[in-house]
Amino acid sequence: MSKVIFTAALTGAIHTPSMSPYLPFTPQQLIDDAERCYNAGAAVVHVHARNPENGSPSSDGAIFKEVLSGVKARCKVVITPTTGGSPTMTPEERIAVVRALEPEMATFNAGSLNFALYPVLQKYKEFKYEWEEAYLAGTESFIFSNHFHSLHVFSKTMNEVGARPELEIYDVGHINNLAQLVSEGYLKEPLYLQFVLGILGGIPATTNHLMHLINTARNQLGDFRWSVCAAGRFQFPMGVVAMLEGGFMRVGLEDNLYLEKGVLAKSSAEQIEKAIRIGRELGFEPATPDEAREILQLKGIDKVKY
Ligand code: KMH
Ligand code: ZN
Repeated sequence: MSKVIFTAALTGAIHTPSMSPYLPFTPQQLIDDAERCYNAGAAVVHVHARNPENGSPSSDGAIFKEVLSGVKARCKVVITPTTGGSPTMTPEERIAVVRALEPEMATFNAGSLNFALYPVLQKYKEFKYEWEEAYLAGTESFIFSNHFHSLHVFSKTMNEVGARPELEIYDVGHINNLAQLVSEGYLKEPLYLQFVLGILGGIPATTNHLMHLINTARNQLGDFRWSVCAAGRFQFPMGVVAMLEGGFMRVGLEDNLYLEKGVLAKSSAEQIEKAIRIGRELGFEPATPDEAREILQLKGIDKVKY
């Protein structure tokens, strides 16, 4: 069986601190968590920056630099910073980390969609920080904008610094966007797709929808590798389908706060351990960071600017 790349998405910009005491948001917590995930078998960690004072999503380059260089000093895991940022960031703020730190890989959101988090307000009533409730409520009128001009600017910037775009696909039309970008020369194959399932505003997390995405990509794109990132309770089931279909798996507290029903995960590393345990039962071995670099044709950690 070929190797599976396990990715740990440490913190994101979806969950807020009051939803789990285990959600890391200071640089030190993120560095420690990244190392724990590496030791648990993750080949890639995906990182957002957050304000260390109150856990609010941040595009501050100094925070990204502190986290990425801190992780690199501990272990040679592949680090994929976000260019998705948060609902409160401009495209320029979102792409700044790629220009500044020239990472091996960065997320690239392949199209626009509603990105709604407001329904969680039915579950969470008390908040520790004043920003949390307004942030979540504000997503009722938020469109996650990734129009073609921004897709052109983001892909051009990543090409210039040799950062591989991890192409986040939230719905089937986003695959067509990528086919257009390939035809225009902005993206070069082999591509690396991250099918993101279960975001309210994007494609639901079902096996049928995932198979539709895979088959559409096989029809519309040339050579590609792919992974699955599913939200909440769909994280592990859809990750198993991914492995069985020859894909890779992303877990982490960015996408799911739980280890199992009703049990909060104490770190993304616990989810990595569970994912690798399940994978091994099915005959899949985790790829090392260097194996992931080979599979994804990354430039190497010696060529980053952090
Ligand atoms: N938050 C995930 C649903 C990004 O950071 O650019 C998708 C994601 C994209 O991680
Ligand atoms: Zn993210």
